[in-house]
Amino acid sequence: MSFKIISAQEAASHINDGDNLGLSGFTAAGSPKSVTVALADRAQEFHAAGKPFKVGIFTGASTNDYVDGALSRANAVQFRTPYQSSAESRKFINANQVEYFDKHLSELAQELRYGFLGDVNVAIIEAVDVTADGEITLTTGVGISPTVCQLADKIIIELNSYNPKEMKGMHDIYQPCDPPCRKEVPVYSASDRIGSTTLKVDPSKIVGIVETCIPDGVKPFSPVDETTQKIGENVSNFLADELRAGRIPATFLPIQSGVGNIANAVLGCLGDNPEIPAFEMFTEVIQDSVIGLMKEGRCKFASGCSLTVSDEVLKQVYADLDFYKEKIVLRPSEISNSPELVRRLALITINTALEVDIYGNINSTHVLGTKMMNGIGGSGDFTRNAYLSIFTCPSIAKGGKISAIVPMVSHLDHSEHSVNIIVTEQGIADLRGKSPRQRAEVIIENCVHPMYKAKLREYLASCVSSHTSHNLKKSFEFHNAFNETGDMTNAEF
Ligand code: 0RQ
Repeated sequence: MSFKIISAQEAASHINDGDNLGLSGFTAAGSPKSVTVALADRAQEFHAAGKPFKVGIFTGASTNDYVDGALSRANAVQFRTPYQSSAESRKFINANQVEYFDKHLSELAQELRYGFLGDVNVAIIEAVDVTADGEITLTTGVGISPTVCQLADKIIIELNSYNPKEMKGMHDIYQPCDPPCRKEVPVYSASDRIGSTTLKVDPSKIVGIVETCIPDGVKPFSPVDETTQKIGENVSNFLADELRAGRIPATFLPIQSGVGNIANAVLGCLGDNPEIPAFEMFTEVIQDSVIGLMKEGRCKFASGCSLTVSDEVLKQVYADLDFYKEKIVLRPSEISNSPELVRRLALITINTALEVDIYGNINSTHVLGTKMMNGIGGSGDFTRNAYLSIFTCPSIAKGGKISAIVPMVSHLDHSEHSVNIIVTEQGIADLRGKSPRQRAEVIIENCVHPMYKAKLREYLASCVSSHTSHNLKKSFEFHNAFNETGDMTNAEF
C-alpha cells in the first residue's frame, strides 16, 4: 500500500469539531509539530464564522508549543489529559475553560482500551519511517502511540526527517493484554526487550503522511545553582550511606528520576560520587545528564519512555547512534511506568514536591491548593511502588515568602504511606519506621528553612495532641497568610 503525501492543512481537514485526538510522544520528544498547528488555524476559522470547534486531547505526557500552546491559544481544547506543563494551557485550565484531569501516566493507555474515556477518533503519530504494510518506526518518544493507533479510526503520520531512520532498534513496543487475560509483563531487568522495534498498525487507517523536518526543541538546563547542588549532594550522600549500611545491594538498584533542574543536579551528583557504582535507570524521561553519564561510563543503561534531551545533546546521540542504541530502550508509558515493574525491579525513585507537610504528605500539583501547575505525571506510578521513594524540593520558594514545608498540604498527591525520604537543601528526613510525631520532629529539624522552624513548632504547640496532631482551625494559616499578605512568615498560631 502506498500512502498519500498531504499538507498539514489537508491532514487537519480530517479532524472535526468534537473529535478526540490521540497523539504520539512524551514531553516535547516525539510530539506532533505540524498538523496540530494547522488544526489550531482551522479551529480559528470556524470560530470566526461563528461555529464551534474543539477537540479532546490524549497524550503520553506534556507536549510542546505546537500542541498545547497552539491549540490552547486557539481556544480549541475541550478536555485534556493526562499531563501538561504549558503556561498557555495552564492559563485555560485554571480559568476553567478546558476540562483537565491529571492522571497517573501508566494508567491512560489501559483506560482508553477499557473504554473509560470515550473514543479516539484520530491519531497523529510522529515517525522516522513507515512501511507499506504499516510498520511505523517512532521518533524520540513513545507514550500512548500503540494504544491510540489501535483505537483510532484514522491515523495521520508526521514523517519527521530531522531524526535518522537508523533510530530503528531503539524502541521496544509492547502492549499488555487486557483483563481477564492480563499476564505478567516479562521485564526482569532494565535492559530486557520484550516487544518489537516498530509499531504495527492497520495501513488502511493511514489517511496520509505529512512531511516535516523539525527538532523537538528541548531547552538545555540552566546551570546548577547552590540550592539544587546541595539537594543533589544530600541525595547522593544519603544513597551512599544506605549502600554502606547494606540497605541497598552492592550492585546498586535502578534509578527513576523526575524532570527538571533538581533532577538534573541530583543525577550529576550521583555520577560524581565515587562510592556509588555505575548504575542503570528505569525511568520515564531520559534527560541530558543521563547521556553525559553514559559517555563517562557512570550510567550503564537507561530504559525510558522518551529521549527528552536538548537539540545539542540529541545531535551527539545521533552522531554516535550505535553506542547509544545498545544503552537505551524507549517503551510505551504503560511499561516505562508500570507499577508491576517498579516494584519488581526495586527502583530508587526521586521526584519533586511543590509542598510537603510535617507528616510527610506531598503536594506535587496544586499551587496553594487550587491552581494546577502541571499534573501528577509519573510521580505516583513510581512513588507508590518504589523500593525507596525520595522527594526533593528547595525548603523555600519565592525568595522565602513561601515555605515548601507546611502544617498540612493544601492538596494531596502522595500520602505519608508512600513517602520514605524528604530532601531539601537543609538536609534529609528519613521517615521510615517513624510515627507521625517522630516524622514531624525529623522533618522540622532537618528539612525546614531556619526562617520557618519556630513557626512550625508554634503550630505544633497549638495542636490538640493526638496520634496525628492538628489544629484544624489553623492548619492552613501559612496559605492564608500568603494569600492575604503575600508572605507566609506572617502566619500566626
Ligand atoms: O515558580 O516558575 O514562577 O519561579 O513553582 O518550582 O523549584 O523550579 O521546580 O520546575 O522542578 O517543578 C513539582 C512543579 C516542580 C514539578 C514541580 C514555584 C517555584 C517555581 C517551579 P516560578 P521549581 P520544578 C516526571 C515526574 C509533578 C510531576 C512529576 C512537577 C515553580 O516537578 O510538575 O513529578 N512534578 N513527574 O517558585 C507555590 C509552593 C512552591 C511554589 C515551588 N510550595 N507554593 N509555588 N513553587 N514551590 C515528569 C513526568 O511525569 C513527565
